[in-house]
Amino acid sequence: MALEALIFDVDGTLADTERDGHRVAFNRAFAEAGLDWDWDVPLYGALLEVTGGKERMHHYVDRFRPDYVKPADFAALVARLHAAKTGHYTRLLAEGGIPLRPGVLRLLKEARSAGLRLAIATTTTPANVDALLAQALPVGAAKWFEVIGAGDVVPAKKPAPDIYHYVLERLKLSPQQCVAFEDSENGIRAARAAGLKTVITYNDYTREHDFTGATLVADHLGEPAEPFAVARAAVSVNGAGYLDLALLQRLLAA
Ligand code: XBP
Ligand code: MG
Repeated sequence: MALEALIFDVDGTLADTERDGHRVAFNRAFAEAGLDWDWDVPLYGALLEVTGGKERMHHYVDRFRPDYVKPADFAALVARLHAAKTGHYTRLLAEGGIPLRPGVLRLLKEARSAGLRLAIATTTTPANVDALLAQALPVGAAKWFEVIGAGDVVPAKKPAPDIYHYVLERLKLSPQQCVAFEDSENGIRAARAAGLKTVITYNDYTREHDFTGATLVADHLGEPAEPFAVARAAVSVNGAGYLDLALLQRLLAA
């Protein structure tokens, strides 16, 4: 079946947003609220096991802070902290910016020129997606993404396939007509469970994850001047420095 659309995860895939973006924003919200919660870089790596910022805060307290006495309205406190964190994150992006990962803009442009459709399937809050696209892509390019599935629009976050089902339904495409781009084990589990072939570009937090079933595993998508390192591929990619549509089609046909 012909390839019709590329579906991208956001955090860790379009840009390396977790360590210097989300983590910092969480810590700012905690400090502001007078909490002694401080998520350092390794701890945040462990917390990423749970997707969704609100879910991650609950997990942190349950797993790492047996000393913390939850107030009666703990869920409301988490919701307030999360709203504050979203404010910090979006401001942080507007002020400093986090660049797209290598090869992302090149592949998006090539896909558009070839008439392929683009979509997003992410666990992050919609405002975070808007902020990233506004600061990292050319003006007006947020419109390139026909469907943006994000955050709480589905009750079960990744590794559940729900967000991919949501996006596929709105694209009116079958999983065989699309390919997913992910960076994490939770991400590939969600995409594969929805029946999608998946390209993995790992990062420092996810390089040791289990990417069983991936069509390609590489350190990034690559650029002519910045070749990628391929850990695993469905076909031989010898000599290829980056993922373009021709190579993607070869990988998907395997
Ligand atoms: C992203 C997430 C999100 C972000 C933080 O996962 O799990 O929770 O870390 O954003 P994926 P929020 O890349 O698999 O979509 O605080 O808005 O949840
Ligand atoms: Mg991700």
